[in-house]
Formats: sequence, structure tokens, C-alpha cells
Amino acid sequence: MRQRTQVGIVGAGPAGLFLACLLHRAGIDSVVLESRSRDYVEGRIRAGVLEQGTVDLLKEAGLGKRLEREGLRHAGIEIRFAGRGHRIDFEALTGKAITVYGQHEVVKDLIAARLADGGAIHFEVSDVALEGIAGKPVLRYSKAGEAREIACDFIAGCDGSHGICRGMMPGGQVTLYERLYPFAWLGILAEAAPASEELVYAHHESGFALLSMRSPTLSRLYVQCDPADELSQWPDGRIWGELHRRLALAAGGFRIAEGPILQRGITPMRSLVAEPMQAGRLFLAGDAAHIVPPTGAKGMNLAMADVHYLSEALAAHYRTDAMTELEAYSTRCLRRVWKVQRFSWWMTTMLHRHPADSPFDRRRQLAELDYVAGSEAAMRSLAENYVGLPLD
Ligand code: RFL
Ligand code: PHB
Repeated sequence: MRQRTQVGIVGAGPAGLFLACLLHRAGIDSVVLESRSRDYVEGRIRAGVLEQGTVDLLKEAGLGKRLEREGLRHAGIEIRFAGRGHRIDFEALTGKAITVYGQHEVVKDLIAARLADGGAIHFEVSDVALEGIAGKPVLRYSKAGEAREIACDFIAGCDGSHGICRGMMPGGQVTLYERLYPFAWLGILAEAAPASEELVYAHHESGFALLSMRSPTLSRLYVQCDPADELSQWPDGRIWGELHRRLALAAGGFRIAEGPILQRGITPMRSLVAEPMQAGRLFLAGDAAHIVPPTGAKGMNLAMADVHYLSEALAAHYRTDAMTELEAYSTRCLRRVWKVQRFSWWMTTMLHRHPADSPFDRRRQLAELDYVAGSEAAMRSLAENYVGLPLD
């Protein structure tokens, strides 16, 4: 079976789905291929923080209704260390805020919108392969045992950090810049009222911890752990014990509520950038092109910014037949990507315990936290990055 479309999109995560919606608004046809089922992608618990710019992009695309109703608007976060909390007031420092709204909710909204527009999303496909990216691209795949292919003008590789598209960039044309961290996050989703209205990023002798939420009755909590740890080494009692310890206030009076753990997982920490993000008619976007450690809450936001730029460049191409904007796509994205990499690395380095740190490193780290908590200039810098750098 052979089909034709203008843009073939690999991956139905936030990047692929939002790209399909944006292209539809620009009158450009696309087909999305996804290896998992619809239920799986709609239930995958991941990111939770949307920058104001991401919320604005979703609203402009007509995707903001449920987000406006159910998203939790936060005007600041707390940084906690040495048993004391320090609020960073985003609204006062930048005039902007963030919105807590689960990535899987964004994904549900995007799928519903795309299907309502009559768009094609093929779930549970296998053996996806790309051909002809230098000239006439073709996407091959299998669905229910049947081999199919789609002839495309362009392919968008939105298949995440473990997808196939990054590996299709011709060797010698792409450089991977990578950093691994000597720690991971153990994350849980628990049926418990969040103990704070705003996110709390805690630095502690025993390691980092983060209090986040999905609703007034659902807590999302993380503790720094060893990347080699297995979930079996973290029974519920140990998880709650570490959360209580790392999030405690010296003055007392703060206690996280415990509740049934609905989901749990260990995520290693990594920074990665593939440069450039384009080869011929293949364009990478989102985690397929770059990975950030989650401490800055940036991964999904960066994915949305990439596809905003890509949809603009594709729209310019179909209007004018020129390749100029498409050829500028990678450079335009990478300027933002590297600033976000820097911020995510900085937040990660500042807030975690590093097993190999010398006593000097340790004191320098505590001084950095103290500086951020006490300097308006430092807080403003953190705030403007956290709420999101402007889209150029
Ligand atoms: P995704 O979401 O991974 O989607 C890629 C899709 O491609 C499919 N796929 C394939 N389909 C067809 N053929 C193949 N060969 C395929 N290979 C893969 C996959 O099944 C999947 O559906 O990538 P995308 O769209 O680029 O979106 C990126 C975000 O998912 C990611 O950056 C964020 O989740 C990162 N992240 C956070 N980002 C934020 O902006 N704010 C946060 O607060 C935040 N917190 C987090 C996070 C990620 C975390 N984990 C679990 C990694 C917290 C955590 C714990
Ligand atoms: C989340 O709510 O899952 C979350 C929040 C902030 C982060 C990472 C994850 O930095």
C-alpha cells in the first residue's frame, strides 16, 4: 500500500503531534507514525511544567481550552537548602508565570484535536524505516503485518531520545555533544495532596529532591538516586523516608503527605545535542535532536519551540518554493537549544549532590545556592530562564 503526504512525521509525542496540528493550520498535509498504542502515549507520565511561551503557542493554535481550565498557574518556585526555603517570585521578577499541566494531558489534547480535524495518526506501527532523505523521501513501515509506504516531501524526526531518526543522519554530517551525570531521578506519582502550592527544589546532604504535583490530590515527587539503582532497592518506606528528610525545614512545620504510589520509575540524567538538526529533507525536533536533564523542566518546552520554528519554515517553503527558511531551521533552533542546555546543566549541577566532589567543590556549591537565594540579579536570571526565553 502506497500513500503520499507533504510531511511524514515519525513519533506521536508532544513534538510530532504539535507539528501535525501546526501544519494543518498552515494548510499542509501530514501523516504521523507511532510505534506505541494511543492508550500508552496518553498514559505516559513525564513532564509537568509548561513555560508561558508554550502555553501561548498552544492557545494560539486553538489548543488551550482544557489547559486554561485545568492547568495550575504558578507564579514562583521555592529553592530549599540547609533546612530553609527561598521563594523565587517569577511574576515580580519577569512578569511571567509557568503552568503545571501534565505532558500526557497535552498529548491527549493534541491527539483529540488532530483526529477531530480528520488527520492521520497511525499507532502501533513497526519496522519504520527512512529512505531517500537526500532527494525523494519515503517512509516505510508495517501495520498489522502489512507492509506500507508513504512518499513525502519532507520527514520530521520527532521520535524521541531512543528513536531511529537521529541515527539516520549521515555519518560525518552530524556531531553529537554529550554529558552524562553520575546520578538519576527516582520519580513517583502518589495519591496525596501536595504539601506545597508551588514546586520545591531541595538540595540536601543526602541528595536532591523535588516536590511537584499534577492536581490538588496528586503529588509528583522525585529523589536523586544512583543511576545503577533498581526500583527493588527503593521500597515505599525508603522513598518516603528520603523525601521527608530531604524536604524538611529546620524550623519544622513542613510534612509531605504520604499516599498510594500509582507510578514509579528511574530516569538517568543526560545532556545531548545533535548538530546540525537537519540532513537533506530530514529535520529532527524535540528529544530526537537533544536531551536535557529534567531539573530545569525544559524538555517538552524545547520540543514545542522546535516544531514552532519547523512549521514556520515549512509554511514559508510551501508559500515561496524557497528552501531558505528550512536551511536556517537548525541554526535558529540550536541558538535556543544551547541556552536551554546551559540552564538545565546549571540547575542540575547546583542542586544535586555530586559523589566525586572535593570539599572545595562542596563549599563552592553551597555558596552558589546562598548567592541565588540572596541576590535579586541571580534570582532574575534563574527566573527568566525558568519561565522561558522568548521565541525569536
Ligand atoms: P517523546 O515524548 O519521547 O515522543 C517520541 C515518540 O516517538 C515514538 N517512537 C517511534 N514511533 C515510530 N517509530 C519509531 N521507530 C519510534 N521510536 C520512538 C515514541 O513512542 C514516542 O511516542 O519525544 P518529544 O515529542 O520530542 O517530547 C519530548 C518530551 O517527551 C521530553 O523532553 C520531556 O518529557 C522531558 N521532561 C520534561 N520536559 C519539560 O519540558 N518539563 C518537565 O517538567 C519535564 N520533566 C521530563 C520531565 C522527562 C522525564 N523523563 C521521564 C525522561 C521529567 C521526567 C522524569
Ligand atoms: C514534574 O512535575 O514532573 C516536573 C517538574 C519540574 C521538573 C521536572 C519534572 O524540573
